[in-house]
Amino acid sequence: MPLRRLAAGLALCALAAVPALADPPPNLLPNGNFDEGEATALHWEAANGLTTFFVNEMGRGRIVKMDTQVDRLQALEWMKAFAADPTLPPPAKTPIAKDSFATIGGNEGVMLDSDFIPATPGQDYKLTVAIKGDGAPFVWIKGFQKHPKREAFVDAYQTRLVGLDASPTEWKTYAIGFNPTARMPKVEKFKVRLYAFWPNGLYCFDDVRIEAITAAEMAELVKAREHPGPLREGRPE
Ligand SMILES: [Ca+2]
Repeated sequence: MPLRRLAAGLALCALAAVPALADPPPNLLPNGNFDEGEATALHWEAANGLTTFFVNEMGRGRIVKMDTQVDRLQALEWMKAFAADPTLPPPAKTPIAKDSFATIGGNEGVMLDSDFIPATPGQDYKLTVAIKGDGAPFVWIKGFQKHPKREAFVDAYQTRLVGLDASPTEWKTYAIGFNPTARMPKVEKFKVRLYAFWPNGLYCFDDVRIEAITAAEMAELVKAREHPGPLREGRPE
């Protein structure tokens, strides 16, 4: 890297460090750290106790843990039963080999959704999330708009953060910029979907943040996403 560019990069880092001293911008996603709520985390889908779990981890409070090494048929059957009656006790996991493709991780994957939050027209956002896992999980942003005829909301936008180079033992923080209404101006609301699949194993998520950002911050995140480098999509910050 030419020295001048390196110097400019360092100056940018120095500038970027200043706002970190101020209060962080508000998290637009309620309960992004999963700590609010008693038996279950408020503003998130319930964990089913077979493939999705809310567990406590020292220093982090509650986190989301997913197990994708679950027999696919057992997982599908349990998801149906749990949806019908969430008070049912979870079944004991049927043992299945680490490299088996007959798992939920080798097929549909495992997911857990947040509540919807409103999309402000034209607004750029930053998604940040802490990840630990046996592979590279995704964090989706899924946007919805009203169906032109039916009184229903339909899928209209999606983008994803990829937890590349996630570690099974060490938490890493990832970020992307996104704008759900830039190309789909009728998008009214969006949600976060935590998602893990292959390889079979354990995946953890914590500190999910959605922040409104400026056009300049968005341009930096987009550049980082398009050009390989230490800040490209899914790389640790
Ligand atoms: Ca937490």
